[in-house]
Amino acid sequence: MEEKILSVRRAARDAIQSAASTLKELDNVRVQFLGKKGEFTQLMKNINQIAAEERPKIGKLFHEARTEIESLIADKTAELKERELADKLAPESIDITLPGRHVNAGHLHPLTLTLNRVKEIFLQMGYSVEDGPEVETDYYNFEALNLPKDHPARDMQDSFYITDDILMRTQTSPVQARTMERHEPNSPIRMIAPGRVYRRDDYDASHSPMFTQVEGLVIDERITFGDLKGTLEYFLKQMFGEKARMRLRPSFFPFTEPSAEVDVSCVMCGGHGTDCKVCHGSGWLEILGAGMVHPDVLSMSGYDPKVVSGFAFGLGIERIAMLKYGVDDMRLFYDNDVRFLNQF
Ligand code: 2NL
Repeated sequence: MEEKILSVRRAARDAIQSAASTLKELDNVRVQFLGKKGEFTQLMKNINQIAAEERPKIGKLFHEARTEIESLIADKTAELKERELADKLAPESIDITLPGRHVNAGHLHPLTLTLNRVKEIFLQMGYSVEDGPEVETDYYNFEALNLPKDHPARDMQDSFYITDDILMRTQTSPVQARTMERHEPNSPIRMIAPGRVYRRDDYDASHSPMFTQVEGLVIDERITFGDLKGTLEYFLKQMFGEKARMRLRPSFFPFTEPSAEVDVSCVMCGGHGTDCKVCHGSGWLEILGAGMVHPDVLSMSGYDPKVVSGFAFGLGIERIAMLKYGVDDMRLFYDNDVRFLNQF
């Protein structure tokens, strides 16, 4: 009997050691030795044939053998489970030290960057950003802005007409006229109107039949030319830096009176002028047009010029972007050459 127990014990050890290389095989081994009809169970069936005085010794031997095999199976189960998990994870492993694949992310167009900055500056001052149609009626594009029917700016040669009465807007002022009409008469307005405008111009380094304009309009009681100066000076310093200086020259626009051309000290030479290619030696760059809103423009859109006054201005985003980034040909903004665009 002793021999039998030891031989089953040895057979079980060998089976666990060699035969069982998967959990399934190991479980077969467990059934074979420890199961209901397993070899250990069979051994004990014969215990009553053993002499009574031998039984404690045999029982002890049997218990030791069975306990060892149970613990070997438990150890092997843990080992196989670990190996199966490792095998499953191996093909899924990634090398986190590999360099990443380059992603060609796009970016904003220089004109969009410039326009965003202009918007940001005026939004900080409490202005709203208004939008309107690019195809306009003669009334909003000209009439409401004090450009009567016989005005030279309304020449067919200068604008893109769709019909006698409908044209591509030549400025964004019609947006302001529409905004004023929408407001309660004499209620305050602080707005900018950015957008594309169209004129029958040449296409060269400094002209384009389509460009991006931003116009601004402020209306309230007691708005003065001083408010206009302070606002534009603040804007120019925000846009071109604290060192930028501003200069006004008298000018004429049909929709403002008085009117002014606004210059900024040259972004290239800082106003020095000498040998400067950007300002051609003058030290100044023309950057925008502005003025006090003409009383007739106010009254045509429902405001009373005896109660309120206002200032307005207009600037070209292309020109500001050219100065800000040192671009000497406006056409580069429209060619969409990635060698140019990637530089921003
Ligand atoms: C320029 C000059 C300007 C305005 C635009 C304006 C609009 C209303 C009333 C009065 Cl609703 N004025 N706009 C005023 C002065 C100048 O633009 O050089 N633009 C590129």
